[in-house]
Amino acid sequence: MAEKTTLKVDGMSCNHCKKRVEKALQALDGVHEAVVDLEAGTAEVKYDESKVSRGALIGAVAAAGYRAELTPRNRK
Ligand SMILES: [Cu+2]
Repeated sequence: MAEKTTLKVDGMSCNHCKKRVEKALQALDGVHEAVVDLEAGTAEVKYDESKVSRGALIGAVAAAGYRAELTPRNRK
């Protein structure tokens, strides 16, 4: 099943950052789409929850050099 979540991403300052984060997320198996809103400091991710966890999404962003966390409404 496709799931959609919004991550809060800290440390992005320009389009280069935006691309890096989007690429890092899209590189994960199971991620269908990742769209960063630079001004809001968020990443909207559509993914297959049977293939990739939210923790893995956050880990991929961290590996790219940024800090990600779940937005409050997505925290379960
Ligand atoms: Cu940048």
